[in-house]
Order: sequence, then structure tokens, then C-alpha cells
Amino acid sequence: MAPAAAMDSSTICLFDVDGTLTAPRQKITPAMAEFLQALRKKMKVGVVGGSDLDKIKEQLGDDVAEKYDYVFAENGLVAYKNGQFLSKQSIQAHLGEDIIQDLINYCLSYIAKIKLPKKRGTFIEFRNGMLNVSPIGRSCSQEERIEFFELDKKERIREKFVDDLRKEFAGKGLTFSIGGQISLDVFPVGWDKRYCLGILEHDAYKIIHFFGDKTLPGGNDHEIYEDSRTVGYTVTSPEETHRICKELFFS
Ligand code: M1P
Repeated sequence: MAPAAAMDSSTICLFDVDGTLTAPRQKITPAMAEFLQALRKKMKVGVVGGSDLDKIKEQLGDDVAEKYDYVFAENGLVAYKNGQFLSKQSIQAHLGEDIIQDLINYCLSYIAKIKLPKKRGTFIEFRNGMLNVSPIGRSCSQEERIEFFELDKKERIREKFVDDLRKEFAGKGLTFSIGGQISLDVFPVGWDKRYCLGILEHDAYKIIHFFGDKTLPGGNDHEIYEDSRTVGYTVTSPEETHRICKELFFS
């Protein structure tokens, strides 16, 4: 039997979660989970999601921090390495209460003026490093989520919302980004997924591969995909992620 290739600890493969490792907001398949563990024998593996840690745990397992070398929730604003908590940011400490309240009030009044087929609850989720804003509300069912997503593709509800927010809050140091199906994320400039690259700098990786599905401008993978510190790959599904990784790292 040929000896197994040595582990390359100067290379890391970073994966977005929704649309890249899993279907949006769904659990990882056993085949993909197993594949990532095989990849970990060749190089370091990290995940970087826009969602908070609880949602990433729902999708990748409660033991996600132990299963991957790095877990970056909320773009890396909440970070774990080798199963250990590393760091956490606070949007309120960074922005201050005035702007946070202006933002919340503006979003709620914008949402109040939109008529949708369905509206549910939790229109704003306050996270450590971002506000997640959803016109339908995060407590919608999976069916209602898909219904909104389809409508949004036709009517560009979130795109118009983001355009409006960009004008209203111009010069306030905020980024507005569409990452998933029912919501948009708001965070300070620079707190996009590139944030996790700053953390990785301490570990001096020579090569950082990044896989994401929302790599076009306005998508929440765009900045890290374009960054000169990464080798970026655009995928359209977890199956494509699997196929490309296999070709690149196992042949
Ligand atoms: O990871 C992508 C996005 O996933 C969720 O989006 P949605 O619920 O709209 O599908 C959110 O957690 C969002 O913050 C995140 O960017």
C-alpha cells in the first residue's frame, strides 16, 4: 500500500456553510461530513459562516468546534480554534447605541411598509457582530422561507431594501450584505468574512483556499473570495464543492 501523503499544515481550506457545505439552512449530509474529515488528514479545515454559532451547530453538529480546526461564526466575529473559544466581537461596543437604534428603528419602519404574502416574527436578530434583518421574519416555517425566497428573486425585495439602507446610512461605516434566503446582514465595514483572515494571520498559513457560493459583488462571500490572501473558488452547491475538492486535493 502507498504511504499516505503527509499532512500539509501550512495550507488551510476554508468553507462557507449555506449553499457551499449544506443546502441553505439545512444539515450537512453524512457523505460531506465524512469527506471533510478525510480532508483534515491532508490540511487544516475551517468553516466561516454568516450565521451565528447556534445555527452553524444546527447544520454541522453540536460538536462543530471539535470537528473542524477553526469555526468562524458571524464571519469570524465569534471564533473557535481546535475546539477552544478564541475571540468574540461586540457590535454595540463598536458602533455605539445611537447608530444601533437608528438602524433598528429605520429597518422596522421600512419593513412595516412592505406588504408580503406572509409576515412572521423576529424581524431583527441582534448578534454579537451583526444585525440580521428579515422582512418576513426569522420565525417563518421552511415552506414560508422558500415562498419568500422565490418572491424575492422576482421582486428583489432585499436588494431594494439594501439599496435604500446604503443611501440612508451612507458614511456611517456600515456594510449591508445579502447572504441567505430571507434576510440581510448589517455590520461595520471590514467585519465581512475577511475578518477571519486577520485571525488566521497569527498562524501564518502559506495557502488559504476559500470555497463559497455568494462570491459576486453584494454576496457575503465576495470580499474574502476576492482577497489577495485567499485562493477563491465559486460553487453552486455542496455537490460541486465536494467534486472540486476531490479533483484538487485527492487526485
Ligand atoms: O450563511 C448565510 C446566511 O444564513 C442565514 O440567512 P437566511 O436565514 O436569510 O437564509 C443568516 O444566518 C445570515 O446571517 C447568513 O449570512
